[in-house]
Amino acid sequence: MLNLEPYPLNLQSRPTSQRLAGAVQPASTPPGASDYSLVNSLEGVIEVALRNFGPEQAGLLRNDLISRLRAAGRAAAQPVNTPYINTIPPAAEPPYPGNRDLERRIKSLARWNAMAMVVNAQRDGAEVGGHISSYASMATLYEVAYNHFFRGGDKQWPADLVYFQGHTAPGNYARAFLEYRLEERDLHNFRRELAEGGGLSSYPHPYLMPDFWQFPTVSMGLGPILSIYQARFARYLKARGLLKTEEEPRVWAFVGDGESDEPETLGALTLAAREGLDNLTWVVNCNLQRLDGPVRGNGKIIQELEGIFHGAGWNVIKVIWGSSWDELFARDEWGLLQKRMDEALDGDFQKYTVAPGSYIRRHFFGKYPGLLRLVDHLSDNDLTRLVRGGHDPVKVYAAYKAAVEHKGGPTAILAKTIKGYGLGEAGEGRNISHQQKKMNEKELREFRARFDVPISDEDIVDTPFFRPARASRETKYLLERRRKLGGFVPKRQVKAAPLQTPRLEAFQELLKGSGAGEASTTKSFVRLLSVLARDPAMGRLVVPIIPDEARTFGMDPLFSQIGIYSSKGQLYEPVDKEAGFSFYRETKDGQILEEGITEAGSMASFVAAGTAYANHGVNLIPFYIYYSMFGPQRVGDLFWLAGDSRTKGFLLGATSGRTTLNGEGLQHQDGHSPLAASTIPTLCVYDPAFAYEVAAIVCDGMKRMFEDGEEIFYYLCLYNEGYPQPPMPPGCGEGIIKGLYKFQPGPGGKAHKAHILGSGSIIRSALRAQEILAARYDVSADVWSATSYKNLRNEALLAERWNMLHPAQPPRKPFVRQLLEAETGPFLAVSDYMKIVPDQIAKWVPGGLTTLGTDGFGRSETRANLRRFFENDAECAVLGVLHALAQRGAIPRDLVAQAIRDLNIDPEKAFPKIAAF
Ligand SMILES: Cc1ncc(C[n+]2csc(CCOP(=O)(O)OP(=O)(O)O)c2C)c(N)n1
Ligand SMILES: [Mg+2]
Repeated sequence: MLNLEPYPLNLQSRPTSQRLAGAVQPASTPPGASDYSLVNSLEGVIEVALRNFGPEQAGLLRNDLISRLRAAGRAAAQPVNTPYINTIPPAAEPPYPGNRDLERRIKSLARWNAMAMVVNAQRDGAEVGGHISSYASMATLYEVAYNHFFRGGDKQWPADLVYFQGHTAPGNYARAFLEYRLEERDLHNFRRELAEGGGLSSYPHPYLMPDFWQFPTVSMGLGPILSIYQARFARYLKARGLLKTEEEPRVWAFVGDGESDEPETLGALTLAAREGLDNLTWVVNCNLQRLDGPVRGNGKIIQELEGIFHGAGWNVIKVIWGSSWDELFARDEWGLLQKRMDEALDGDFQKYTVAPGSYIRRHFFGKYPGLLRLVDHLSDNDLTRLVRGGHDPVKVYAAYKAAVEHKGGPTAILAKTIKGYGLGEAGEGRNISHQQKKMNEKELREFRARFDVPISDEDIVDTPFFRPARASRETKYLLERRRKLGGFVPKRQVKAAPLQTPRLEAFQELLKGSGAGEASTTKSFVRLLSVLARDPAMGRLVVPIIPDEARTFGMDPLFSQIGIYSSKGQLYEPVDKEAGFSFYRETKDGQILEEGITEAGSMASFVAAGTAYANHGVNLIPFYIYYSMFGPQRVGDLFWLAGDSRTKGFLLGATSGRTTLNGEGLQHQDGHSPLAASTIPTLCVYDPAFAYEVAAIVCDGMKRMFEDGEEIFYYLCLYNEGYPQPPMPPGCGEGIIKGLYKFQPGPGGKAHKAHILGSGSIIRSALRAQEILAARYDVSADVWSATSYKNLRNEALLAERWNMLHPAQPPRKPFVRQLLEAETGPFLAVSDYMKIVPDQIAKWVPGGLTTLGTDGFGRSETRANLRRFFENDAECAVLGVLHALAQRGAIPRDLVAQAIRDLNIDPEKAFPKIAAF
């Protein structure tokens, strides 16, 4: 869905002859006569095409010209840029619907209060930071939307989903204050969340302000990509009949121009165009600066972005110049103003912000005599007041209206603004602007005067907050506007009704074991998903998300069972139509989100689905299954964000385990994802060994999240090694969930006792070691399944902390200690992950813990060789137990030496963790 005609408005706005003349002719003399007639004939053709056939046909004409140039062997660039001018000409601007005067006053107060919050936050030695300049440049872009566009959720329509630029949060708080949603105390406690009565979080964090913020955006790039997948997710819900309202919500994303350098920002643009997401509007605040300096000092960020958005198929609306320029453009007979606009660099424009009018006259207008004459009637002071488009409500309103009315695809509004607008010498357009947090008295007075804030000379040094009375015209106006638009924004509300989730018995197939047959935990999970998808009540709420890896995990039968979502259905005949179960079935109401090779995009879908209980009023159960190596390691910040967003659902790191995934080598073999996942506070991390454990964990998770309403999510390691799956032993349910239970006691009648903790498929090393120890070394080893070291550790930490804080009360005993304290003999843990994963509980294991794990880079090898290399195979587990027994003096050291020989272990073998110490 490429946009075929980026030019027409410019063609209409100025004759070709003049534009070309501007390009070749520095002064106001007309170009040479022969060129002139040629140019005129070209112009005539274009005019005729436009008049008779419309812009689309005119676009075809242009394409034809390009084809002919190419055929003639001439290089012809595909135009993706339009001149540096507003996309919407003044004549096409709609009348402004609001009270400009009142809106300006409201906006000025929002500006003041936002600034005051940050300035106050630095007082009294607190120095807790904050940003003034980002919101200062964004204020008009927000206020026009607050007064005329953002829809709240109090009416019959769905609330807009708005991704606010993270650093502008003070502006959102200031707005909420004017709306009487927040009080002065809240503003005083900006960035003081531990203050009495709570405070306001630095940035949008739903975890910290769950009734206010919906979307965390402050990690640059994540808001933009989330917004695209959110808009697509609304379409998915609609197609599947899961939207609560007839209408779909509009998604807005406010993006920084510097933020556009993040790969996540621009990486999914084509999806939005391909899916025709006209429910999505981006507003890129092009203040030309980021933190350190200009975004493109030597270029033009707006032009660069326009090219990218156009190329990706977006509708682009440039809002460059405010109304005060309209008159100059109207008189720009020879296109010189346009030419100068096109050639001046962002670095120049930034300089014009801080320079006096005389500099602007000399440097910008003075380049061409004809251009200089254009501003003869304006004083130097007037020149500094030629406002940029993003600060002009009329231009912004026109752009928003055009964006929300645009059909067929997403719109990007590229709005030119000034960073730190209104701060004057305190930071307007300065390179230090982003970091400016303090204002001296003089600067405060200037700010007050510029925005006409009614604060007295005596009070100004205290930077007080100011809010008009409830009965004032301003308050009444803004509340009335919000009422008409359906209530406050942002607002997070959990409306979804709890689900009745299935009990464990529903998954008999996994509980009864596989008999002599073999199954991996991945295969077992896929069975579970397939059973769940058939559940009459829950089935349709399941959202499987896959980044082009379904076949790897044996999930292709789900293609035909529940279909792959495609907004277009399936317009072609799939090559594997005859393949029965597993043909690639795309359908308009398909359930699977097959995202292609994008872990970031898949996580964005996971978050959209896992927060639907709050953002769309419907409890959905996402299962995102992927190559575990490309999980928290690849897109860890999105995992973190999922926690912040209070996402619910299941993450399934398949092909887990450094030695279980054989052959694939260093980049694929994951020996650390549970560790990375453990860093996320609301993520429950499990490493199940058997099918019934997978079923028990998923069942319990569904109950906790969707029946009991806990805002947590799950990470499960899934392996691809097939082995006979045992039936669920009685009485192990609680242990599975808490993190540890005795799976198989060792045989009686042996001289020595020991314990081996195993998890995931590597529990098989423990079970085989149990046999060897009993048969050859007179040791009875109990094998335990450690399903969650994170759970065990957290529970123990909680108990310890309680004991520290309650010295006079009987101490609590951590679960893991309760479980193990009566046991005799040493403990060994064997894992397919780094040793630090089991070591998490070492402190509470009686007599300490010997650990075998997989520290180091993976290798391409067979499972057996990998396990010997990383020293977590059965023989190494035997050695570990014997070593521990010898250390306690239970057996002679010679026996250990003998075992090393018997078990064929090379004591001089390389240490797999070749690390720099
Ligand atoms: C991933 C990430 N990297 C770095 C930062 C630190 N940071 C915060 S704001 C900022 C500059 C933002 O510039 P821009 O996107 O142009 O927004 P503006 O404030 O100019 O509106 C930087 C580097 C961050 N928040 N997130
Ligand atoms: Mg910027």
